[in-house]
Amino acid sequence: MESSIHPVLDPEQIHAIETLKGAQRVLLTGHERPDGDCIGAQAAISRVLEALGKQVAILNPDPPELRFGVLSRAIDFGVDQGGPIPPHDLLILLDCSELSRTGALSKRFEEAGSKKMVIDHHIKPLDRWWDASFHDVTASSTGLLVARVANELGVPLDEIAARGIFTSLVTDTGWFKYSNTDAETLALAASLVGQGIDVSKQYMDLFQRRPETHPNELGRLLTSTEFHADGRLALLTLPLNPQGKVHELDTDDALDVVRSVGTIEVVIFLREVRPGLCKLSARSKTTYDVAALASAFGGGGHRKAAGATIKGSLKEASQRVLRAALGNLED
Ligand SMILES: [Mn+2]
Repeated sequence: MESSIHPVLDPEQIHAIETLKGAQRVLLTGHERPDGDCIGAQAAISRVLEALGKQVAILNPDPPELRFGVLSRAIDFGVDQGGPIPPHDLLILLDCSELSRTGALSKRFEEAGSKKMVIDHHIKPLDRWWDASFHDVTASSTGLLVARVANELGVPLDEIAARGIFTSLVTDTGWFKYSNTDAETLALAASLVGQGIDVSKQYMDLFQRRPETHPNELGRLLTSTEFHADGRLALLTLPLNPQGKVHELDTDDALDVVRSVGTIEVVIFLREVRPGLCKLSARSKTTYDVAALASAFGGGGHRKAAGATIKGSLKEASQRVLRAALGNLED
């Protein structure tokens, strides 16, 4: 990898690199329901650290989705079963900056007595609870940050690390179409293709192996679309599945369809995750700041993509978010 595609590190990032060099047993973790960026970044950093002779394990609150099968066959993505935390001297949280986002694991991580590090591109919380952090809110994905780390450590990306980082890039840029798609992202993607990543095969693996139920479920979700404020704001809701469990539908395609409506400025999506608890995810097409909206509900994210967890039924949560979102819409 040519070093010129990545920016120069800041002092905090240099400290993070030194902390990585000094660690022997590293434990990786990430947020609940890990997405392609979280899984891809974990796969990549685990290969990079192993190449330096370090022991690496992963312990996540939830397993990777089936579509990340190529990565999860090569990498052991450990899933919390409620047992003790494996021994480690450095815990690295990837793709989020709050330990609480590891759910039931967070208390045991806190009590583990290990050093803590964050590698992330979301807004930094005010409470800097970590010992080291490799943070950049302008980075398109956590996987991009892992590529910077690998470059700094002088470790070439092997096939799995390359796949992991490519998975991160395409997940968080919506296949290179969101506003976070920058020159570094495209240069990195080009170098990954140069080292053998097959773009159309990646697309097939990640997005074209869905079950037969997918089109109808997507249709039902789209049917839930409500337009407000003269079509500037849309709200979509997804209740629990018929078994009363969280509906695991990949909603990106449906949200893209709604976002494609000319008048739309902001799309709000609420997924019921268990009775009385909903996950908000909000996407902006304009200068509308969805991070501010999400933070009003204790969440966070980026100006154009943010989320939060909201107590209440789907109906109650929808009403609260809708009221707040409409209040933030400029005339
Ligand atoms: Mn991410």
